[in-house]
Amino acid sequence: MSTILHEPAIFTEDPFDPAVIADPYPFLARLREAGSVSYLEATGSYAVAGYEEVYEVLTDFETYSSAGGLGPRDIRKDEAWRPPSILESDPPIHTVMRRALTGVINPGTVRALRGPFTPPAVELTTALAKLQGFDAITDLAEKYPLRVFPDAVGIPEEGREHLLPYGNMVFNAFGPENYIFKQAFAQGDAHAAAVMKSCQRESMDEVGFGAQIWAKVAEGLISEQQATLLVRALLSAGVDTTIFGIGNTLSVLARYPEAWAQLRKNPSMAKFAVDEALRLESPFQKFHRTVAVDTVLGGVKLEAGTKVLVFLGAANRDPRKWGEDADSFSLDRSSSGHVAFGMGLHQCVGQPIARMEMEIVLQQLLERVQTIEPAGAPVPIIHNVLRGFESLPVSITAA
Ligand code: OVM
Repeated sequence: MSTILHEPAIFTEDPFDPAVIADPYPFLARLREAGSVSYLEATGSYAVAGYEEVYEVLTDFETYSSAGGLGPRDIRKDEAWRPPSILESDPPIHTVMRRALTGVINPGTVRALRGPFTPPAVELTTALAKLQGFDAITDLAEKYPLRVFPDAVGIPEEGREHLLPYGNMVFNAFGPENYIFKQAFAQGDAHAAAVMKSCQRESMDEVGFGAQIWAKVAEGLISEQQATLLVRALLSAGVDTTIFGIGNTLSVLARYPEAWAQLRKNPSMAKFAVDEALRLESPFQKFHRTVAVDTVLGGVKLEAGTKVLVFLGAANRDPRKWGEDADSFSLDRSSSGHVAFGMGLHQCVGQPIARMEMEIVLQQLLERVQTIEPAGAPVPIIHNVLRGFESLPVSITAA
């Protein structure tokens, strides 16, 4: 097959500039409209922002490797700040780690958590519904996952205060070593050491996901080092992301009063609302892959060894996939196929947990809150790759 090759559009704007981070969507639309693949001078990497190209990169793991890490530098060439995680691996290493993890976390095992995950959501939403308003981030989104998830993994109370700062390091390291990265890493050694301690076999309770992962060592499936790293993956990936997921869902719903009313009549639609909110305000906006072999993507030549910045949050608003109203929230849309949890081999293992947390919080809030609306401008978090808010004031009326 002969392909007509062309040069990528060249961008000088830095996607990791705080002004772009605070309001990313105009830049992401320009990136999508510039063509299949662009080149970003600021990071020295290619960029894909259209649904088709993002899907292609995520599903072709042989051409677009994860082993170089998700940041702008290749962790195999420069020294990595920590031993590589499952998400920084390719088959065959990835295959074994993934099998161990899906044996422990799957729709069947997660269903059993609905019981223990519900009372904290009842308690938090009951207290908030008595008020005229609250901060949807600090009063709810940041509180709930910390109340349920570390218990589900089965780690000690001691050291849990390091989980959020550690997640902040892990995810900011998927971007360049700018001031955002440096702030996240300022107390880095203490956070990393505390989290590593929580991952050890002797730190686990007897029933949680952590103990079940360690049981895979006894079965001979993975090494002790791999068990430590898989528990670490749960602790890195499972807190910030769900906080942002809950916060972003509420930020969207506060702007769509008709959707709230519709959901109150029909609370079983909560899971569709969560998916549509994840499409529109994807918590994990972007990360890099490494080109493993010279290739052509969308008519643009990509050289082995270069990085491609994959804009999940842009693919999730691509009008060619979602229609001309891609930038708005609609309960009538089928948002399935969105890439907020990734796609392909590395697609989020924790998604049944994340989905259940988001659905439970939303359903409990729907039961107790008749109307919810913005009570001030939300304050976006300046974060290299995660999209979310540090504050989201809302006013409510009780049901
Ligand atoms: C980690 C890790 C593992 C899986 C996913 C993730 C989405 C991070 O080990 O840090 O972020």
